[in-house]
Amino acid sequence: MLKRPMAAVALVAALAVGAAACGGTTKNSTAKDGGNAATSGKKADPNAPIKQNLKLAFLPKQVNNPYETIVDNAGIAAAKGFYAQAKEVGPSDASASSQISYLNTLIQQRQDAILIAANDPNAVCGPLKQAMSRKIAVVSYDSDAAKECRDVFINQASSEEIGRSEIKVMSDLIGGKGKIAILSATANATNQNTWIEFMKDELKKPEYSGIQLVKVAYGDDDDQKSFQQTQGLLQAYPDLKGIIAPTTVGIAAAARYVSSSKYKGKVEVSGLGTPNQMRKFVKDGTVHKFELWDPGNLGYLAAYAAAALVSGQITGAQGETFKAGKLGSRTIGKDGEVILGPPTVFDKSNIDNYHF
Ligand code: RAM
Repeated sequence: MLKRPMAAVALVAALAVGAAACGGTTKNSTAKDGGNAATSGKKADPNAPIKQNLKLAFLPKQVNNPYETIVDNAGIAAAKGFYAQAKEVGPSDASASSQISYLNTLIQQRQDAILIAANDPNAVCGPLKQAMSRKIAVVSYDSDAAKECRDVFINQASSEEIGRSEIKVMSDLIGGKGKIAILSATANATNQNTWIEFMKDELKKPEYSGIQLVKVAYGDDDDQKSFQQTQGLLQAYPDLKGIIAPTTVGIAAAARYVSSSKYKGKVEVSGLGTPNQMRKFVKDGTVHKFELWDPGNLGYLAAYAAAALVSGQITGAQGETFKAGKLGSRTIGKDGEVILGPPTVFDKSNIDNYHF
């Protein structure tokens, strides 16, 4: 992908319009849905060999988040398997402005691919477009960038399934009745905001009429802030029945607060967490159920997608397929999205089977 003259860009754009008029792109199509200027004019070849010595850079939301560390380390290990050099760079706070300076450096370094968990879908768009115009493949993972600013998005699971299931799980835990709050990550996080929209939509169903969402709080994926936000929620709403934290940092902090407070046994904490961080709260009875996918597989899949883009196996168009090592053949869906798989629900019966 990515190396072509302007005339080819125009041709690809024309083909993309034509394909859209014909009802969408198909396998081996010549341009992605969005008509992205950085994608190749060449036909995608799912059997093209992965190029060697590629330079891949993971730019997580923040580097000191245990979840992002698992994702990126697995991606870096996967890249070694196809003889690429991969690294992780990124800010210690989950902010888009902090990510921009890293993006500028990665562009100057002429990485072959940038993999980003975007702290804001739009704020990182300028430098990502610049990267694509300089023939750098852009893969978003975990938290998407606006779709015109990346080639593909590697999503951990269906966003709709994650959002709706969070409500179902909480409703079961509180018997379908009572006040709940959401403790999110940062206010602009694409992934959390998408899930929260689906949660709100799910709550409109008649079976949840007894549940009232009283507040969405933001802990910024900062442990201390998330802990304090939990305390604040329980002070403001002493009759709160449940907290959904769709963030591994938030759920661990909320569970820690509740586990040693008078609310233990009265307030359910659920959401998305890593089994290793949540194990003690499941064992001490604070947490009964939560969800996640395998973060290592997310990084692994993102690394293969980046290599597939740079090697010409895919351009980012819907219907294209690529081989993702142990995860098998993967197909690009609508809007350039590739889904890892369904989330797992953890409780005391299975948590000891998971070690991440
Ligand atoms: C946190 C981050 C990340 C999210 C997980 C579930 O670690 O916010 O983006 O996917 O939680």
